[in-house]
Amino acid sequence: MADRDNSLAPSGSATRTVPTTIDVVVIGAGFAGLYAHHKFREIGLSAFGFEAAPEVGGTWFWNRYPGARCDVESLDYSYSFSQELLDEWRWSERFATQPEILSYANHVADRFDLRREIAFDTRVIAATFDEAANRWVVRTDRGDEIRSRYLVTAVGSLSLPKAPEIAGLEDFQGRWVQTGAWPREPVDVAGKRVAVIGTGSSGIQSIPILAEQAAHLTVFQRTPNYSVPAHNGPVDPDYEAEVRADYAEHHRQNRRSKGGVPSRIATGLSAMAVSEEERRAGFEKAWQFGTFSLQGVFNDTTTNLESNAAAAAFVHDKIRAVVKDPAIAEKLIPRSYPFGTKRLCLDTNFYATFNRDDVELVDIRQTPIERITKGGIKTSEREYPFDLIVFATGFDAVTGPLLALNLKGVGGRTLRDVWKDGPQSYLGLLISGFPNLFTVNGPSSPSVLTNMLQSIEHHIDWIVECIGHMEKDGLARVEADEAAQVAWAYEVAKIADSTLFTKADSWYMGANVPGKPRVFMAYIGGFDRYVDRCEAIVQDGYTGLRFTPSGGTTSRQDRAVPAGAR
Ligand code: NA7
Repeated sequence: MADRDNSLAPSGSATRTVPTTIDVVVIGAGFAGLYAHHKFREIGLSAFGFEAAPEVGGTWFWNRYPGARCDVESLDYSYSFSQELLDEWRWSERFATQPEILSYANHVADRFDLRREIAFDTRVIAATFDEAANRWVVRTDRGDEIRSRYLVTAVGSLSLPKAPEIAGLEDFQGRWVQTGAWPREPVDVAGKRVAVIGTGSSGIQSIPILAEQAAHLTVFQRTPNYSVPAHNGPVDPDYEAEVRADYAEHHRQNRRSKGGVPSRIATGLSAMAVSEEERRAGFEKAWQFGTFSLQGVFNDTTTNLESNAAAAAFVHDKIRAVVKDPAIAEKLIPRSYPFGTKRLCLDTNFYATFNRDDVELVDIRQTPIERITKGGIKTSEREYPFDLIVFATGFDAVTGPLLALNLKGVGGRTLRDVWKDGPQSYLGLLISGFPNLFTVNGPSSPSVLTNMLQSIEHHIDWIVECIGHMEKDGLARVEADEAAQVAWAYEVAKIADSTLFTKADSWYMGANVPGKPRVFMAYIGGFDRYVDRCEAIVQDGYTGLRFTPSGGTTSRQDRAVPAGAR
């Protein structure tokens, strides 16, 4: 991993006692890991966790770049499992900042006493399944070795930053940082000549703030992104009161929605089924409302090219209206992929930032970066001097953090080998050939297309229920049936192919990482449908899963029908 902040002092060392055996190892102490510890305690299983960072928070620990905030509204980006927690926590803004979300994670850890079974500053470097004993043998970078009956990965989907891919970085005499591994101590930006490489969500959130602080900011853009104004502000007290009046129902509706948050302004109509005025009015309403509603105000924006083109044209006009210099506006307008098929961004003043005299936009498709030099960045056109380079170049998403664990399953096969042509997983929760391994928000689950707090709670609940079932029935081993996994992969790919998402070179497709297999890595059939499917699988006696009883050596398949075939 490149440039993780090495100034972090190990915090867990003084009291750190790692057991040698345990029921469950949980990797990661972000929102998924924390909730997993809470749930395993609830069902009376012993769990121990490892976390590479010195404290809880996961994504919200590492992504502390200026302007980092959640794109899901705070009232939705909250755990729902504890009414007391819901009642006592108050968010200050409609879209919470990284520091506030990190405080929330710490509050949860304190309130439920979740830190005592987690070793911080400790990275899992390998985990091997011992077939004879049905145990995972987990090793860390601090020399720990622990054996567990179950292994739960709660490692996040966007947690492995891509290493800077530009030649010459070792020559650079200024400072460089990554948005996804932003240092804990303040980074001095004031009065500096700053470069930002990358205009995904992290670039789009940080550029307006960096522009305010820096002496001069140069943005190196490879592909323009679609961004809509967040319209952030204090939490609306009337809306908050409405949500708090029946939180349980609010969360039930979240779970019944396509993305873990229902749209509050969806028309339910095709953009092509209404008049041009109505279409424009719908888009305008969504633009003024914020959130991802521009994608959902009409129901076919991401499936119908004509509707999509209408949404794209709407945003193009907005960019032209905000950005004063027409040449810069044209550079900022995305044209090479359908609207919303690269992750839509929410911003505060992103496009307007390019009206500043001290901000410059370099289109590196026109003038490619040749290398980083001692003093800055050299493109095919000229050399730019910098004091600070910010890499907002994204992540090896979804599969990267799992592959980094060096998992070895049945027959000594590595996950890297099994996934060399793309990830295979049953529901994004289990992987054939890797018994007793559960992946939270794994590939082919709705994960990154949802409100992550919703999918995290759902996944952990499902995993804990499955493990509870094994404990109750004396089952020692579970794994995904290969045929069920193939059927699920087929279904996931089929749904993705029915949308426009597969047309973009996005990180959803693995296209941002050189050499990564091109596979749409999430289930896009809707969170509601996914939840129903997971429930039906349980009701039907865990179709698609193979269990082995304790003491038994023969596997039995619970049901013949692969779940994906229904
Ligand atoms: P993203 O969305 O992957 O954005 C990364 C940006 O960096 C994007 O504009 C890339 O251009 C650009 N990039 C990546 N590699 C390079 C190289 N080698 N040279 C130049 N430019 C490059 O990452 P973010 O961190 O912004 O956001 C990730 C997710 O976190 C976001 O979607 C939310 O879900 C939260 P490209 O488009 O690949 O041409």
